[in-house]
Amino acid sequence: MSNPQHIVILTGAGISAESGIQTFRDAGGLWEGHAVEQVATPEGFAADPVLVHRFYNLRRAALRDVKPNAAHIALGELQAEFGGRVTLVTQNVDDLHERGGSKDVIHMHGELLSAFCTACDHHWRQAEDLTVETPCPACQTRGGPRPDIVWFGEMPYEMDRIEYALQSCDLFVSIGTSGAVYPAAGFVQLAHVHGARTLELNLEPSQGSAFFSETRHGPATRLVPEWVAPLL
Ligand code: BV8
Repeated sequence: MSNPQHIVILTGAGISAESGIQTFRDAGGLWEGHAVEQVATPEGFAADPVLVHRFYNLRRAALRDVKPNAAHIALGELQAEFGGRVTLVTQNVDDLHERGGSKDVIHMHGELLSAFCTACDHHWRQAEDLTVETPCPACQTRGGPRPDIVWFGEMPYEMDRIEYALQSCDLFVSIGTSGAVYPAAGFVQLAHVHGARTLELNLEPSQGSAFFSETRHGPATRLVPEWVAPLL
């Protein structure tokens, strides 16, 4: 196969698993004993903002103890080589792609290191804990700040840009995702309909494996460098 001209890459929790960040499946969909949908919904936040702030504060703080792995680094090298011809979309809210050398990462489900104000919509970088007492740095509203995370029932970020890239790529690669959550789980079909080759790199078959022209199973730290090397 000649070198692809434009690659869209979608990553999920599986690419960060070997860095020590728990995936949703490993937790059996439970974190701290709470169903993800309970703590990752606007309703959950409205019902118990103290619990939800604590849930995200713990995950934000845990970022300091993990580092990017060979899969993140290989994608950083691919982007450096291919420039703007790689569009990297992640469902992950960690910063390991950036720390692995990737640029212009599309965090479609938001980021742990970002926050926004529910009163004035100001967005900012947030490394420390948030609480229900934290004032918004712009409008000073106490309790206005929330984690800049796309919760269930909320619109993912940059969907227009993602859909445009899926319609114009010639290769779509899905790495470390179970294909359980939409609209990300539907990207493979959109890419395929527009003529792209589709490749899945995952520890085990995902819910969407049947939609891919090729699937490879194994740990991301082996599969991703093996896939990237011939392209450099
Ligand atoms: C939307 C941020 C519409 C949170 C996340 C009923 C009610 C409400 C909504 C819905 C509903 N039914 C369907 C929906 C839509 C819903 C949805 O899809 N629900 C699912 C449960 C059915 N989707 C949404 O709500 C989305 N928004 O639809 O908006 C809309 C339209 C117009 C206007 C307004 C709104 C928003 C979804 C985003 C939710 N937020 N994350 C947080 O992180 O705290 S989702 C979260 O779970 C992740 O971000 C990710 O997207 C998702 C799944 O996780 P994965 O990344 O795939 O991880 P998982 O653990 O599942 O799998 C890991 C994989 O890695 C496994 O396959 C494993 O084998 C593999 N692996 C493990 N180790 C390794 C490995 N692979 C390689 N190497 C290894 N070492």
